[in-house]
Amino acid sequence: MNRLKQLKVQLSEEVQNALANGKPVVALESTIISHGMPYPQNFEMALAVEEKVRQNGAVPATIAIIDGVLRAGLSRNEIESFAKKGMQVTKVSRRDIPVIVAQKKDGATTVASTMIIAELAGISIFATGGIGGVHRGAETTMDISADLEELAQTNVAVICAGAKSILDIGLTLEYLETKGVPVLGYQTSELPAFYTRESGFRVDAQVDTPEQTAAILKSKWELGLRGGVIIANPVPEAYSLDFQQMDQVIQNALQEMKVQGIKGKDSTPFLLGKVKELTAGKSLETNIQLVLNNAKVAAQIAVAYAQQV
Ligand code: PSU
Ligand code: MN
Repeated sequence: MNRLKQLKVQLSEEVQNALANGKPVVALESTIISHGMPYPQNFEMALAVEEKVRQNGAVPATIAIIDGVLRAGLSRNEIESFAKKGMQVTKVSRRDIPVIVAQKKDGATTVASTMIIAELAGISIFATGGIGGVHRGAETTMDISADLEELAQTNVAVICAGAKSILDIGLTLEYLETKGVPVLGYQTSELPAFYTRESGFRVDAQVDTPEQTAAILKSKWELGLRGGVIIANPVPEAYSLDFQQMDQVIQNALQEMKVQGIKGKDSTPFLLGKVKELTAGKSLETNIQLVLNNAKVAAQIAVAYAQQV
């Protein structure tokens, strides 16, 4: 196997074996654990997501940086430690990787940095909850997540539940179009808005099966069209929240963020926490369920992709 890749990323034995044998692997991020949800739900979610990937025929590879080492495939204790430390662990996006590695620290990886490490390890499919995007008011704050730049250049498919309305969904789609990132709807022609199945925006194309999805990934990368693909998978009906109600909650959270002067990398975790608080935890249950649903679809796509390449 590729020696260089293995030198850069330390793989668990299970992940290493799967990759060496061309078996399906699904990458999972760690910022969602330490910054996206409170303990202990974050720990339970992380374990349940790994289990869901296994049940659907793939090997889970939770990605993080530990003692300055890029890692794919964590132990239960390591996951628990990230879950317990929460916000005390540094949230690491592309710009933060060299600092955390050089200083031999721990880092929770966002969508952007998880994509980087997944690609280095040779993992093409990644499941998460929500991606970062163009924030509301970005025309003055310039707050645009590094996740979007990563999607423009790194060959990893990201299965998510669409764009959350803490973001400007329309501008996020415009940005992705400019960067040449396909946005596929999984069994839907409408982009889901994370907590809700609808957003009022259309996706580029609808895919109905893991095989159809895998075929698009294969054709993109075989043609040398670098970059990621978004596969937007709507939250299961039973857990979908009301769009108008969530929009109101998000408006309130944004107002509170402004008052407290929260900026930069703290914005997304603050908004997620505030939304949870304002919905009395209802959004947390929805968040967990949609991640599980994404893990299932991601594993199925990974299985189909492993058969096609
Ligand atoms: N959206 C969520 N949950 C999350 C995140 C986003 O619903 O946990 C995390 C992801 O790790 C994502 C990051 O990559 O926030 C984006 O942060 P920023 O907007 O600072 O780029
Ligand atoms: Mn930002």
